[in-house]
Formats: sequence, C-alpha cells, structure tokens
Amino acid sequence: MPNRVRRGRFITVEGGEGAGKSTQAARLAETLERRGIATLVTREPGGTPEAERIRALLLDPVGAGWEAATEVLLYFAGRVENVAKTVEPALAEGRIVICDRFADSTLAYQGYGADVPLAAIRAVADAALGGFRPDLTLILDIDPALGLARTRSRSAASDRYESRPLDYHRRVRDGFLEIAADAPARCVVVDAAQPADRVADAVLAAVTARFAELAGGTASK
Ligand code: Z5A
Repeated sequence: MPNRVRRGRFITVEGGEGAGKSTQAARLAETLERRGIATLVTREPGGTPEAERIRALLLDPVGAGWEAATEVLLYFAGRVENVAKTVEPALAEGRIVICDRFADSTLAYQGYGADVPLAAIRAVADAALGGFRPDLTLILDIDPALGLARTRSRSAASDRYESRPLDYHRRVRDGFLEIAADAPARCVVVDAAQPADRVADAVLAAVTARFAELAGGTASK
C-alpha cells in the first residue's frame, strides 16, 4: 500500500479590528509547530503574490473607493487564488493551515456591515469556491471600541475600514456572532477582550477539542 499523507485541517481566524487575529494565528502556529505539527499561516486579503496585488487594490483604492458589491468580487477573486495556490497544496501535504480572515469576513463586512445581500455573497462563494469550507472557524469577539483602541494605539494612521463609524463596526460584530450561531458545528466564539495569553489558551482548547490528534503532539502526517 502506498504511504498516503493525511489531508490537513483548515482553520480560519475571524473577528473585528484589533481582535488579535494575527497575534493568535501566529501563536497557534508556533504552539503546533513546537508539537511537531506542520502548519502554514496565510491571510486574506492576500496569501499569494497575485492576491497581494488584489489586497493593495482593496485597501488602497483611488477615487471614492469601490462599491461594496465590487469589493465582494475582489475579495473572492483573491480568495480563489489563495485557496488554489496556497491553502489547498498545504492541506494536501497534511499541514494545518491557519488563515487570518476568510469568507466570513466578506459576509460580516460587505454583508452585515455594508448591506450587500447575504444570499448574493453566498452565491458568489459557491460559484468561486464550490463546497470548500473551513474545518474550524475561531471568531475572536471584542467590543469594537476596545478593538479600535488597540489598533489606534499601534499606529496613528487608520485605514479606510478602521475609520468607519462605530455603528458599522457594531453591525460587523453582530454579523460575526450571527454567523457563529448559524454554524455551531464549524464556529467557536472566543472572548478576545482577555489578555493575549488567555485568548491563546482558549484558542488552543477550541482547536484540540475539535481535532484530538493535535492535542498530544502527534504529527499530522
Ligand atoms: N475585509 C473585508 O472587508 N472583507 C473581507 O472579505 C476581508 C477583509 C477578508 C483587512 O485589513 C481589512 O479588510 C479589514 C476587513 C477587510 N479591515 N480593516 N481594518 P488588515 O488585514 O490589514 O487588518 P485586520 O485583519 O483588520 O487586522 P487588525 O484589526 O489590524 O488586527 P488583528 O489581526 O485583529 O489584531 P493584531 O494585529 O493581532 O493585534 C492588534 C493590536 O492589538 C496589536 O498591537 C497587538 O499587540 C494588540 N493585541 C492583540 N491581542 C491583544 C490582547 N489580547 N490584549 C491586548 N492587546 C492585544
């Protein structure tokens, strides 16, 4: 019998501004790597040279900026690139792929936040990705006022999402919580207002509760 590599797991980290997604994605990867488990961290928008070009278009638009529906198409264009060229190959090698934002961000920001119909976003998702879904989604939940204070203390300049009104960020937060409530088998909500060490413990607990093979340091191959 050929020695077949077991397919990896796809974990997405979602949440509003300053929730600590990048911090926790990196910490989870370090913990798993210390256990001998091969990981890969990617991000959206981005994750490949092509998708990083789309990220630049999205986050630094000219003129009045994109229509929200155009943003949906651009986010999914980048996502197709990231899934095809980065995520899928790593999963096929047996890696644990940790993605800093994914399709739930489009539902939360462009859907709940900017009123693009959720059904239209889901239709684009199906057309772009087929049935491809995360195995586990960690939703880092935080009061937007606290999250925005964190990002502003990091840098004085705010990007075009950060500078939107608090009401917008509240709709995004509520959207993420609704997404989690609608998909309890896939999503775990983590209290991201806690100190980073406590959040990291909660993240690891959620991951090992879902994937027992990652608890004891058994490599994923
Ligand atoms: N977007 C969209 O609209 N639709 C989509 O489909 C997708 C994205 C995929 C991407 O920006 C933007 O794109 C995003 C939504 C939109 N809007 N914005 N802005 P980005 O990738 O550049 O930024 P981000 O994803 O929003 O990340 P962030 O909010 O800047 O940060 P974070 O990853 O959540 O947090 P962090 O970088 O780990 O930490 C932020 C700061 O807080 C930093 O100084 C940390 O040291 C600190 N931190 C982290 N954790 C803690 C705890 N627990 N306590 C205290 N301080 C902490």
